[in-house]
Parts: sequence; C-alpha cells; structure tokens
Amino acid sequence: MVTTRQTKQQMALDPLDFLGLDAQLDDEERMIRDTVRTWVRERVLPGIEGWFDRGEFPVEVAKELAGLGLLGMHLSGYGCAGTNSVSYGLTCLELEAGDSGFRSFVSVQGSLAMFPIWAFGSEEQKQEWLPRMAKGEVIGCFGLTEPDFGSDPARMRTAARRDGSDWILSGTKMWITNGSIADVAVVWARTDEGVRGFLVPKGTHGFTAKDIERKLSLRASVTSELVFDECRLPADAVLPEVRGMRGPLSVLNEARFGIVWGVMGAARTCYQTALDYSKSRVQFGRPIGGFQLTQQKLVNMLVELNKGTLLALHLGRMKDEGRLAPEHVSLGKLNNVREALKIAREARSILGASGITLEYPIIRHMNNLESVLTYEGTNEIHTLILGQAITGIEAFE
Ligand code: TGC
Ligand code: FAD
Repeated sequence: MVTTRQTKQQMALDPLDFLGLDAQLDDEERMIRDTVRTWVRERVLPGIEGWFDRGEFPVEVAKELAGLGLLGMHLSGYGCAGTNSVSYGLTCLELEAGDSGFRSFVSVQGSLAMFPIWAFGSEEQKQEWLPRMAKGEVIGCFGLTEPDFGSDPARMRTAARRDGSDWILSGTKMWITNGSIADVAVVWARTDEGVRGFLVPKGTHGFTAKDIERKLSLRASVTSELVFDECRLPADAVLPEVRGMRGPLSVLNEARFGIVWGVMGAARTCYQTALDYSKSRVQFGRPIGGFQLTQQKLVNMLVELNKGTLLALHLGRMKDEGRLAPEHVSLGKLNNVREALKIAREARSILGASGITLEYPIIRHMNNLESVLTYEGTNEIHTLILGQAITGIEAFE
C-alpha cells in the first residue's frame, strides 16, 4: 500500500494501464502485444476510416497477419505459432483496438476455421489445410447460423445425406464472416449420425456465396450468405472426430475467448479518445474534462476497462492452466462486451457532435460492438448459460 507522499510520486499512474497489468505479462507476451500494437498503428489506423466508409476488408493483409504468426497462433504444429492463450488474447485486444473487423478476421481464421480442423480433422485434412491457412494462402469461414436459426443452431435445416461414399449437402448459412473471400468453408449440417462438420472448398459445384450489403456495423469485414445446392462432397470432406452439437459449440468457446479480450481493445480506444478530447475541448471557459460530470464518465470507463482487462487476463491464465470452462467464457463475453459497448456510448457523448463522425474512431467502434454483442452468442444467451450454471435450471425454451 502507498503510505507516503514520496512513494505516491514514484508510482506513476498510467491512465491506460491503471492497475499496472503490463507487469503481469511475461517477456514473450509483451513482445507479441507490442508487435501487434505497432502493426495496427502502421497498417490499420491509416486505412480504417476509408475501408469502413467504403465497406471493404483489405484481404491482402491476410499474408501480413500470417507473416506475424497470428493465424492459428494458439494452435501447435502444422505451421502454427503455438503461443499461449494469453498471447492470443492480447493479439485480439490490440487488433480490435484498431477495428473489430480485423479481430473478426483473425478469430474466424484461427479459432472458427482452423481450430475445428486441428481438433476434429483427420491427419490428412490437417496436412492439407492447416499449413496453408497459417500462411494466409487459404482463408476459411465457419457456417453455423442459418436464416431461421441463430441463437438456436441445433434446429438447423442444412443437411447432408450419403450417396454411395459421397455426401450431398444442401442448405443456407447466413451472416458468415469471410464467406465470399473464403477458400474453404467449415459447414455444420444435420446427418443421420447427428450434426457433423464438412470442409467445402470454394468452387464446389452448387456452392455460392453472396455478400450482405448495407451493414452499418462491422463494415470493414466481409459478411455473406452461403448457399449449398445439392453439393457433392467426397467421403473425406467430413470431420471424422466429432458428432453432435458439441462440435460447433466447443469451437465457439475458442472464438468467444478472443472476444473477451478483443472488446477491451475497442473500449480502450474509445476511452483514450474521450480522455484526450476532454482535456482539449473548452466550454464555459474550461476544458470539459474539468467538469465533475465528465470526470464521472471517464472514471466509470476507467473502472470497467480495468476490470474487464483483468477478467480477460484471469480467464487467459485459467485457459493456459486447463481450468477454463465454457461458462467462464460466457461470463467474460457477457460482461466485457456489455461494458465495452457502454464505454463506447459514454465516450461518444463526451465528444458531442464530433463523436458522430468517422473523423474519430468512437462511433465506428460503437457500431461494431453492436455486432459483437449479437454474434458468438447474444448477451441473452450467455445470461441463460450462466443462469443454468448457477440454478441448474434450463431457461432457453
Ligand atoms: P446443449 O443441449 O446444451 O448441448 C449440446 C451438446 O453440446 C455440448 N456443449 C458444449 N460443448 C462445448 N462447449 C460449449 N460451449 C458447449 N455448449 C454445449 C453439450 O455438452 C452437449 O454435448 P453432448 O455430448 O452431451 O451432446 O445445446 P443446445 O442446442 O441446447 O444449445 C445451447 C445454446 C443455446 C447455449 C447454444 O445453442 C448456443 O450457444 N447458442 C448460441 C449460438 C451461437 O453462439 N452462434 C454463434 C455462431 S458463429 C459466430 O457468431 C461467429 S462471429 C465470428 C466473428 O466475426 O468474429
Ligand atoms: P436471434 O437468435 O433471432 O435472436 C434475436 C433476439 O432474440 C436476440 O436478442 C436474442 O438474444 C433473443 N433470444 C433468442 N432466443 C432467446 C431466448 N431463449 N431467451 C431470450 N432471448 C432470446 N454466424 C456464423 O455461423 N458464422 C459467422 O461467421 C458469423 N458471423 C457473423 C458476423 C456478423 C457481423 C453478425 C452480425 C453475425 C454473425 N453470425 C455468424 C451470426 C450470429 O452468430 C447470430 O447473429 C447470432 O447467433 C444471433 O442469431 P440471430 O441474429 O438469428 O438472432
């Protein structure tokens, strides 16, 4: 505890790392965090306003992200970097401090497309896809949601039936990140043996992808509808090691973990922007940061940002120790997205009218976070998962 004035002065309080969490990271984690932060500063920030405005994702960055070792970074072997979970989380945080679209790209590639192949694929499937995906030569997507089944994917209509040794896949998947730019889609479909995962390469006869336009959120990210019209797939297109909803749902744990961290990056950018603005914007003859009501907003942001980042780090350490349950991830996703969105809205208010333009990053982050609140399990679904965990009573239906 700080007891003297002198000790207090020696301990410089950093408004962006108030609790000194940096000291809780090891050298490798810090190095990865700094590398990604620099890359975001040099490669994302100069272009993001334009990409978001035009509704584009600069797909050429896939190879750069691969060059930094970030695609499938928390997986081992097959050309993947094999980092710990905290390093993956820090990467998500720094990417999302730039834009949620970049974290989404890395989440989908590493956690939703590569992870199921790595966890449930045959050795041949792993050899065929993972090294090229780690290099960014092959882009993947993950098709679970359907037009009529979002929160309740177990009722999906997409189905695959056997025809000799082949499979015939039919159905529609909706809201699929990276859908039209993907070289391979990991598609979940009902079969006689329960829900199974299929690897569907781009160009498969009957497989089409159409982008969803006019989004006002995650504009620097590709979101598509995938249609499978009697697609004939070979016997080895199916992931052999998993059957049932456990397959897609366990994959989601990986990406949800990345979101727990990522949204704290978006929140940090919003807080930092509002803090800077509050010190230079003068009204009634003084900086608005000098008004008690503004300070209360900034302090609320500071508190939630630090709590959320601490929670992410705690969950990361639990994951690295093999102690993380899916319900822990739900707690992190529920809290951190909710609080990040509140921080973004509060930060926007501090900028007044300036807060509604793309000249500042806040409204972009705020709009992005609306998608993040919904995807990977809405906040209602995570509330129900936690409600069931503590009462033992299921309240989904
Ligand atoms: P339920 O009957 O509870 O369970 C079925 C089987 O699955 C197991 N299980 C899990 N396993 C691992 N991890 C989890 N989180 C699991 N949750 C359930 C369970 O043990 C059981 O296994 P078994 O072997 O006994 O059969 O499942 P349910 O159908 O009742 O569903 C429960 C519910 C509502 C929680 C689930 O459907 C759900 O999470 N819904 C939300 C859907 C969702 O999150 N969709 C996300 C789509 S992907 C996406 O949004 C990507 S965005 C990408 C980006 O751009 O970043
Ligand atoms: P619905 O399930 O229709 O829910 C509507 C509302 O009802 C929500 O508020 C929900 O919480 C509430 N609700 C539903 N059931 C209950 C209940 N039992 N109790 C209380 N409230 C309930 N999916 C993929 O498979 N792959 C992807 O790559 C992907 N990327 C996405 C990218 C973006 C930008 C977006 C926006 C979505 C993406 N999704 C993806 C889809 C996403 O996972 C779904 O949108 C999400 O699961 C919610 O489904 P829904 O939109 O159909 O909403």
